[in-house]
Amino acid sequence: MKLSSSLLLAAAGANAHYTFTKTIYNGAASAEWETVRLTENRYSHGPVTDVNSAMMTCYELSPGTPAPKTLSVTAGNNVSFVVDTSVGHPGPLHFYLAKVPSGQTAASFNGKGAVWFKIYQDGPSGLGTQSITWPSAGKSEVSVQIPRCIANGEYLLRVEHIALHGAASVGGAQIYISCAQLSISGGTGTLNTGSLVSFPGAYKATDPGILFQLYWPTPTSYINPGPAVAKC
Ligand SMILES: *[C@@H]1O[C@H](CO)[C@@H](O)[C@H](O)[C@H]1NC(C)=O
Ligand SMILES: [Cu+2]
Repeated sequence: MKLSSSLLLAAAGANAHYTFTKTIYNGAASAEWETVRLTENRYSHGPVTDVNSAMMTCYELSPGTPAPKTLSVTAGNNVSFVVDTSVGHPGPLHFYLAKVPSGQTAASFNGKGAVWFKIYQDGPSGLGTQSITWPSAGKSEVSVQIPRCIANGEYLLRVEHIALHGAASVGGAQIYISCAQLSISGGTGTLNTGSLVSFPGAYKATDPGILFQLYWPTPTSYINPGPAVAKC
């Protein structure tokens, strides 16, 4: 009984892929792929399943092709991504930022190397029960606050949702990614980002938050992969 309901849940999720296509800032939505780099999964909505893939950086269709616009934002405000169509699978939501190296722009920077720090992660409710849920479940828009204490400059903002419904075997986690180009002002510049990580590189296929059995026996803890969240 328990096993079959788990299988049904997993099967129901199979067509529920998604992608992050545009930003909303101060109530203004960009066009699709205007501030967000065009992703490989724009039609398929399919995930990255190999954490060592070059697609882990920004899932770009044509790496080296910038989004037409860089979004200007004030530190402390929220940036949202619109989800096409909604976060259809269970799992954690993460946001990372990478400061663009000097001499480059958010449009030119490829996001490679140890440049990323995490600014948001969420955790599940209902651990130890058969109804574990994450806050992003079913959302058609996901939002993050840009830290007030960040250093001003151009950044890539990487949204990542890790779907765990098939994650009980290696390569079964489904990773959905987009990157927006930001120009951030108004930050106080005191943020300690901690150690910077690279994508690919930050995750291993066997990290406990990537190789994860969601259904049965019911998990009692979840450990988000990647570094701790950098806080002001
Ligand atoms: C801003 O983003 C944070 C996550 O960093 C979220 O908890 C909060 O609800 C968002 N606020 C708005 C108004 O969307
Ligand atoms: Cu899917």
